[in-house]
Amino acid sequence: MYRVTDLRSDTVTRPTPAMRRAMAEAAVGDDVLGDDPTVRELETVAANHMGKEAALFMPSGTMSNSVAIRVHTKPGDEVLLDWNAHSLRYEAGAPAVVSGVVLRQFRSIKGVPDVASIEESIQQENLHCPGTALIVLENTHNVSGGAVIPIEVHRRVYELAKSRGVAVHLDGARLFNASVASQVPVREFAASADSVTFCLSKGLGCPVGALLCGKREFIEKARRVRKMLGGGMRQVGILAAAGLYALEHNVERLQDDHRRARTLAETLADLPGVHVDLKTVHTNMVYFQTERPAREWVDGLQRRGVLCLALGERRIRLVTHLDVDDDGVAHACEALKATAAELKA
Ligand code: TLP
Repeated sequence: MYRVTDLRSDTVTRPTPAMRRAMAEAAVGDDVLGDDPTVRELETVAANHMGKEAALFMPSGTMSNSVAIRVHTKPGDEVLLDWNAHSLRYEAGAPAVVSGVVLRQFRSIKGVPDVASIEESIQQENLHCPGTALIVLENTHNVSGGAVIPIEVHRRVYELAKSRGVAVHLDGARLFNASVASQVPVREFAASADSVTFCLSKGLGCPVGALLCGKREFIEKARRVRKMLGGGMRQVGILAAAGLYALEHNVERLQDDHRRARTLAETLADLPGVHVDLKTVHTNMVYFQTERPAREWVDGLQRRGVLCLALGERRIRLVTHLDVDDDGVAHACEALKATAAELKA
């Protein structure tokens, strides 16, 4: 039998039969008119998880980040983020288009912000300079290998931001991974941010969705921006039901994804022709450098039924998730070994 192990992203999961049942049975209404009970329940549960006053169901993490940036800023303001932030690299320029903001990068090491660099970068608006209105942090940090940003760093950045009148948005697309890996509750991370995005459609295994959480007034403004962008959804309780199911059943199991990513990383560490930094493998991602072009690795693995993404000329990412079990990881390890042997020859 031809087996496929898909490690391109944790976004590839398909809803399980139990999740599909919850979706099929969901009570629904018109959410733009405010009367979808399942969406309301999800928003309440999400806000409680994050220790925030309110939450808003979003079609995607990208829209959630875009809306947050728009509500926190006015055109011409400056937003500080790290040079590999998702909002900077992978959101199709949305902060510039949707919010008209200037993006400025602070220094970071392996995804961990250098607080001194943020401090140096914050500036007051004057005749010459755009004023810094917002700092965006990301946890886990995708391009840094799914690394967990320590809670102390969030606290220091938030303290600094508050002392300078700057807002903080946390792109916590994978905040539950950060929480499970570090044993720090999500609400602790969220406490050091004015707003938080977290995704349902990644490690939590839902087909669609993200939540934006924050103060009630902030969320009401966000609701209007979401509408403006065409993100008002109608009988969307069907999708919210998947989210409720995931928050109940799919959080603790993230540790299995982390253990499996570790197995992949340790296998890679013993192979010729690749370099992996085991110290950055904290959660469900493994990034590795290849001596041969990444394309050759992607092709070699694909021929063996393992899918992955090249995220650089010589850089590959593997991501574990709900649809990859121990057998899938064993399959991937064999494919990695065989591809390494082939490319070495
Ligand atoms: N990331 C995707 C790709 O866009 C790279 C992935 O496969 O990892 N924040 C972070 C940190 C993300 O990694 C992503 C998705 C998003 C936001 C955007 O979420 P969606 O895809 O729901 O718009």
